[in-house]
Amino acid sequence: MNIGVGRRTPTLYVDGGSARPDPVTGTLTPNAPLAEGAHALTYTLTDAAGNKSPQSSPLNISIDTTAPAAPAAPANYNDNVGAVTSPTSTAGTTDDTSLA
Ligand SMILES: [Ca+2]
Ligand SMILES: [Ca+2]
Repeated sequence: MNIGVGRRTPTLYVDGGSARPDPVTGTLTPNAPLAEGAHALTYTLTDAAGNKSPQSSPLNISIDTTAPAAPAAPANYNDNVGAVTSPTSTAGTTDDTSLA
């Protein structure tokens, strides 16, 4: 999460927890990798006198690292070559070498 450089001391909140700020790049990194599911990222700024701002509006994100299940086998193919054709052929043998 990049909040820009030259800000006062930032604190990132990931679902209520905090994170590490990098004052050079202006990035905030969660202390632990985000788990699957929905997360709300907010941050505050603290000035030199120690006054902390209210939390920002959340940036809502969803972590999804799970691939979908394998799709079903193809049901048919388009045989559009030769004397025998069918747009939904299920024949085990064909003279058509193109799926289109
Ligand atoms: Ca054919
Ligand atoms: Ca074809």
